[in-house]
Formats: sequence, structure tokens, C-alpha cells
Amino acid sequence: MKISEIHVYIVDLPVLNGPYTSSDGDIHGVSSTIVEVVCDNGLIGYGECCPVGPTYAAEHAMGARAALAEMAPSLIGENPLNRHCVHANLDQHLHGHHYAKAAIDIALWDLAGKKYGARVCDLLGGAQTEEVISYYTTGLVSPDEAVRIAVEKRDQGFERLQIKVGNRPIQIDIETIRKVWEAVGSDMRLAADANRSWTTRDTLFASSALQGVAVAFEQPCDTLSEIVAIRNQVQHPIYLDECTTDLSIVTAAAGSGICDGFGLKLTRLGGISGIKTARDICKARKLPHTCDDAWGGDILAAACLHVGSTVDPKLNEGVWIAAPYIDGHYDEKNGPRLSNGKITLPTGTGLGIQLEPGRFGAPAASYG
Ligand code: 0XW
Ligand code: MG
Repeated sequence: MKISEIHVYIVDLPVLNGPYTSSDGDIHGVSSTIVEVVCDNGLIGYGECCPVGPTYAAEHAMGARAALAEMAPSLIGENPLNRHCVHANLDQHLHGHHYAKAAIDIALWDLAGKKYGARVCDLLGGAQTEEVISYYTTGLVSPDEAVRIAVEKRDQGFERLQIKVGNRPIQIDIETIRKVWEAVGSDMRLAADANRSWTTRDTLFASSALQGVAVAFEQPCDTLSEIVAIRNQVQHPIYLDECTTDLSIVTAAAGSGICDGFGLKLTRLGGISGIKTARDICKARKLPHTCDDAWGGDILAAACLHVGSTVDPKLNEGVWIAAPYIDGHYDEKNGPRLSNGKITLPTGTGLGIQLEPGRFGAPAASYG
């Protein structure tokens, strides 16, 4: 089995009922990159990467396409089932750019499932559940609006809520977190996600003011060194997200006890291959974590879901998907959907996403 062609598609995804808000700013639309890997035996695998705009992380849509242009030609003729060789090839042609490599990696797992007649979750050790828990993120909203959303999502069946904070007076963040906790804290697990925007001062203020409030601080400050500097003064669990830009950071953080969990992003860690390793590191250290990504359509959602379904339920902080913010699905029948705070795992082989030929129009680039 050999790769014979690689096609790259651009899919613009306006934010439904937007904008999506966080301390990074307002997102009205994103641009996704789809990778289609065609093999000489007729099997086709799909992958996707979709930065949530150019400021959430050092990743952006045009960067993904440029990175793929650097790497894709060298993959023609490779055996897609030998992911180690393919990744070695990718690394020989481009250093870093995990998010672009992730799109190819996801397609390789999709192909492996289709080749072996298995779902991706089966190749990852097996699903622990067919109904994977999700979590809801409030957006950067007022204290009272955050409470309204929290109560609504608890009543819909969500067991975890991410409260967006940051880029405003810390007193408003503190009030928002406290009011949400008072409203739903006995029914939901809470995280306050500053998306890197709190200073160490703000983080210490918040931790002092919120003593007795059960909330995890997700990526409070921008850098790992800032978080390490205050780790022993903060009285709340700390989850790392944006600063875990590769597996060595996940390993070091897990091993040195500088965090209590992670917001793991599949494409940031290089794809399913990377996030499954992070999953196993977290299992060894009993660290709760999510399995999701910054944005993305059905292909990326399904990839996160397959990994998320294999996580120890005691450590599973959920799979967030962008579907509620996207008009329609790539695969109307099998595309992952939220229902009562959970997402049903697709049943088909590979990712379980069936795409009509020409689904994404003409490719932006083709190789092979
Ligand atoms: C909530 N998410 C998974 C979606 C947005 O891209 C941000 C991200 C997060 O954890 O911050
Ligand atoms: Mg986060």
C-alpha cells in the first residue's frame, strides 16, 4: 500500500451565532485545512487542522498550507501504515509545525482503520465508552451571563464547564468565577481558562480571593516559567494548555508536578500519534485532561472523539468540539454532534466520517 496522491482543501468556517469570545479576542470565522491522502489501493484517508484564528497560538491557516507544501511531495510512494517512517520523513523536511503534521497523521490513522476494518479507537486500545463526555465553554461574558449559561448547560447534562476569563479587570474574573461556582459548583467541575492572559499577580489575586472555590485555573499565565514561579503559592489546581507545545513539555510537566491536569490539543501535539502518548503519560500520573482541539470540522472532531473515548473515565475532562458553532457538517449522517453534554462515537471504520467525492470542491493544492 503506497500513497499516490495528496490533496489539500481550504474550508472556511464562519462562526454560527458568533463571535466566539475569549481573552484572545473575538472570532467570527476560521479557515480549516483538509488533507486527503489517496493510496494506490483506492483507500482514501482524511485529516484536518484548523487554528482558531492567528492569535490563540503560534499556528495559522496559511502556515499549515505552506508547511504541507514543504512536506507533501516527499510522502508520495510512502507506506501510510508505517507512521514511524512517515513522521521521520516529515521531520526530515520540516522542523516543528506539529499542527500541519497532525493533519497528515490523522489521515494515516483513518487509512489504517479502513485498511484493517477497525475504528481508530479500536487501534488506540479500545473505546471505554460510546458516549464521550464533552464540556461547555462560556465565552468571555459578564458574571450574570456566565451564571445563566452555566445553569442552562448543567440542566442540559454537561458535567464540566470552562469559564472564559482574562483581558479585563481581575475583579470581574473573580466575581464571574465565584458566582458560577455558587450557582452550579456542586453539580459541575469548573475550570477558569484565561488563555494565557493573567499575570502572575492576577493569578495570585484570584487564588487568594477564591479560597474555598473549587475551580481549576487553566493556562492562567502565558509561559510555563511564570506558572512555575507561582505554582507553590496558588491554592487551586493548575491545568496547562497552550504552553504544552510538544510532548517533552507534557512529560516534564507531568513528571515534575507543576500541574494538576492538561487541556491537551490534538494538532498541537502532532496528531493522534502524539496525543495518545500524552494520554498514556497522564494515565501513569493520574492527571485529568481533555482531548480536543482549538477548532475544526467533523474530521478533527472525530479524531478527538476517538482518542477521548479511550481515556480512563476517572481522568476524562471531556472532548470539546466546534460543531455548535458550525453551520452543517462535512458528513451530515456521521458528523459528531453534542447531545446532553455527550457526543456519540462514530461507528464506521477509521474515523467513521464518510465524505462524498468532491465534498470540498477543487483542491487548493495537489501532490503526486
Ligand atoms: C475551549 N477550546 C477547546 C476551544 C477554543 O479553541 C479554545 C480551547 C481552550 O481550551 O481554550
Ligand atoms: Mg484552554
